[in-house]
Amino acid sequence: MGRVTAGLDEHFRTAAASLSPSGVTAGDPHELARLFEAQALSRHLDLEARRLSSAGVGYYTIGSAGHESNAAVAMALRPTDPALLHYRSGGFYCARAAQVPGHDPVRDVLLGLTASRDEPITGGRHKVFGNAALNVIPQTSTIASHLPRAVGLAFALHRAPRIGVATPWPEDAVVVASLGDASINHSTAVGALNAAGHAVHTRLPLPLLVVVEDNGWGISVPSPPGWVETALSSRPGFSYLQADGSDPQDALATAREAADRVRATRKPAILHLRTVRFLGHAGSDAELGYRRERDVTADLARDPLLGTAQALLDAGWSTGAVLARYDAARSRVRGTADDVQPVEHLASAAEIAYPVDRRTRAGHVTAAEDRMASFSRGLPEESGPLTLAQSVNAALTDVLAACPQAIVLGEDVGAKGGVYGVTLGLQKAFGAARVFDTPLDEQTILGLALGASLAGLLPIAEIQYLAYLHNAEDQLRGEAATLGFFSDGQYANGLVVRIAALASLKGFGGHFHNDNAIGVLRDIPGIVVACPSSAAEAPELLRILAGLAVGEGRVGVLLEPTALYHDKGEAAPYLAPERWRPGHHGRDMGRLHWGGRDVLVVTFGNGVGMARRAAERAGVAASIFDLRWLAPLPVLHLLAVVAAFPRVLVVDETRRSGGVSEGVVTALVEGGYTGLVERVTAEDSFIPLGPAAAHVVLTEDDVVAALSSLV
Ligand SMILES: Cc1ncc(C[n+]2csc(CCOP(=O)(O)OP(=O)(O)O)c2C)c(N)n1
Ligand SMILES: [Mg+2]
Repeated sequence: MGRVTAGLDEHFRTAAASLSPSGVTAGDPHELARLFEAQALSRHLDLEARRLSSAGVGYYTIGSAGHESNAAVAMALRPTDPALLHYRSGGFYCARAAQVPGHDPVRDVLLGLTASRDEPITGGRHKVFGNAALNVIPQTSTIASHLPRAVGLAFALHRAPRIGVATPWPEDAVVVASLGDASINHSTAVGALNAAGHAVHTRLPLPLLVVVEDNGWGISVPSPPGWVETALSSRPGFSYLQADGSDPQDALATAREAADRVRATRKPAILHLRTVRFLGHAGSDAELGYRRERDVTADLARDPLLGTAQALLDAGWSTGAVLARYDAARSRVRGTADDVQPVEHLASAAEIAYPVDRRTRAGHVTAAEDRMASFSRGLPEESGPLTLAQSVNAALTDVLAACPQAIVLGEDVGAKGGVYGVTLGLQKAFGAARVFDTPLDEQTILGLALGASLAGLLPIAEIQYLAYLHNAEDQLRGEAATLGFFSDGQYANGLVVRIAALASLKGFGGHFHNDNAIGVLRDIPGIVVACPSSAAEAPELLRILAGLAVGEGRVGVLLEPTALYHDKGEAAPYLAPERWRPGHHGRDMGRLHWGGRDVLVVTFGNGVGMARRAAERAGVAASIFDLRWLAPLPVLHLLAVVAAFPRVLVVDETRRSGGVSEGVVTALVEGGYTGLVERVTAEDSFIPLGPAAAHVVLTEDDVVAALSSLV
């Protein structure tokens, strides 16, 4: 054992041995004993983590030492309260596990530290605090990124029953989310706290307990004295309570007050828990490089375990009994560590990627029994051809009618019906509880969707323009897409994100309304990205995405080409859901439009119409393969089709670098296609305002020129 870890261990034993009853009012000895048990187990797990790491069989050393007072928070809550925890939550985890018979938190954590495939939440993919049976939802290490979801979950705990959907949690559950003091400065945390305050301001119930574990440091950067209190004590909508983690009576009483208040009032609270950080930020952190040794040593006096030891003495325990309990915790941890080793690690890429790659039978979103009731102006299949905007609107109506758990949320999607009218009339038809405007914050939109999905809803979120996804995309990348991975498929957050996307081709609106960069979506493992080329395609893609969300818990993205929204030339009759055969032209299938053998144009979105017109102008016998799915690409179908053609032109309106065509050409090469392949794409540029846009977006003229030279 290293000098520092031995120092912490020794310090506790020596200091505890010299304690004597202080004469203050005694607390409940049983409660204190439970607290001490959780704290001591957590402490010894941290010490063991360093030992395992030194022995080359442990892979994680960020610990909870100094933060063990968070066990008091678990004790103030119920094991049925969903918890999204900070990475220093060893005390919380041990205390919660003790509330549910049959759980061994020591074994769980040790299996995590050693990356064992038997670890109960990630199956050896990471060391996190999580356990489905304990309602601890695993979190990533991206600072504060779990807070928008926590707000969404607290929101959905009330919204779901209001629209007749049962959640996995009791009606009076409290969502607890914890984070560190430095993390409160992250815009994700600030945004989430703001969204919660906004909800309270509009009188929405929001049972959320935010625990800020304030050890004064963010790795090597101190939080300025007083800043945490200043930043948190007057957040709109929140109660603010503060407790000293080294004083168990204070921590227990204040945590209970905070939890009870949130449970009773259904309003959020912040518990500012003062802690210390022992053993540095992580095993690799040489703390003495940025802190004075005497300050580090002075922190030892604030050891929460010592505080609880003192309280136990005051409640009648002997020092011998306290030390015996402490040493018993060490023996249990050491014994279990020996017991679990050697562990088995994940042994293949397929096994690792299974939760993001697995394919079950997707749930089908079928037709509601009484569709008429939802279409005030008559059934859409009985009107003439619909534009893309109208067909998505009709398909959304059908999904909302068929799935009582479906909700539509976003900026301007309510009374206005979306900036392009895609959600027109939905709020009127289904009510403001199911179709509603959010605050202007994409991170909040996605966070609400993530939390709502966990609670059993089917969120269909709208992002107003692709350019505005980028400021919030971590909610998709780091949160939505990873939940299955970090829970070995035990948790899922099936949802659909609709995004107005791609270039208008007329230069209207400049860069921010003409974003054609989708590389950030295509490389996220497990998410499914679809793009309709016409009104005829959109309803099916939306239904499949909704089915994947419900059946497989998939995250689906529908990129809706804004240029086609109101294009009557691409209008089509609406295919009613009862006449739709899911699977016939389903997922993994593109669509071939036959036009001759000279060349196969592989394209999607606006490219399909562009290629059709360009082939006519160039007088080329071109067939068009509409990819429809941009991630994963429908590679097998493409390879089967392309074999009959001597030439391929990839028409890609996304950028030359990182765009869809890179994936298509790679698939053709790897699939053994030996014909001629060329591609036309947009330029690697942002898009300017006005006619100059034509120089960087893909135009029909570009496609005519490419076809002419290729054939
Ligand atoms: C978005 C993001 N940026 C940076 C990091 C790297 N990082 C990990 S922990 C940490 C400090 C966090 O400090 P605090 O919130 O006070 O928590 P503590 O470790 O002190 O408990 C940083 C910068 C990260 N995990 N996520
Ligand atoms: Mg800190």
